[in-house]
Amino acid sequence: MQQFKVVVAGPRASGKTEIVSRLAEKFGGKGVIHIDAAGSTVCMDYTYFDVNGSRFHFFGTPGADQFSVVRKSLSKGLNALLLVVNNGEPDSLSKARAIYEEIVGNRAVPTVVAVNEKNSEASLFLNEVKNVFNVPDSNVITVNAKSGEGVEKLFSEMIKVVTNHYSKNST
Ligand SMILES: Nc1nc2c(ncn2[C@@H]2O[C@H](COP(=O)(O)OP(=O)(O)OP(=O)(O)O)[C@@H](O)[C@H]2O)c(=O)[nH]1
Ligand SMILES: [Mg+2]
Repeated sequence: MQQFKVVVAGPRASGKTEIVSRLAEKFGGKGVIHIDAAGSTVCMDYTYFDVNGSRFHFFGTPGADQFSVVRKSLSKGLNALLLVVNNGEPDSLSKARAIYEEIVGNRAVPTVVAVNEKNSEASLFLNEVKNVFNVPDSNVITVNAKSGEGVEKLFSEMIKVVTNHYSKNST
């Protein structure tokens, strides 16, 4: 069975843990764990599930600066990145970019960006997200991590991006 390791990364409180929970709920995730303290991830979130004959492992990382070492460690050998930004926080994009550099560097890692609409009043323009991460329009998906709206679409985009990348690279 083909296995993919998807790392979920982004700034603190952007909604990574909520998204891992929604993915597990919607796709029958097994082995769900959340290691956190006072509502913030201090180690990791994890779940896995099988879709179309492939197994997807999700590793949710901590967003806080002091856990940079954990992020780097969890990101070893990643096959894809799910970046989560929060549209209510002005610094979310620059913080996410720094985390992206830390984890991905110059490697070609298939990336999907979830724009979490935590604050529907605030606007973090989708075009800005596309420019900062240099990803096509289709790889940027608006979600509501709490209600789960958009999470199916997010995962279906992830499948496309991963399948496309690894089928090309294996030929
Ligand atoms: N209203 C609302 N609250 C949200 C949403 N997404 C996350 N939250 C809340 O924001 C807080 C942080 O969400 P988490 O999913 O724990 O954020 P995180 O990115 O995992 O944070 P760290 O693990 O600290 O990096 C929690 O209290 C969530 O319930 C959302 O879409 N809407
Ligand atoms: Mg978390």
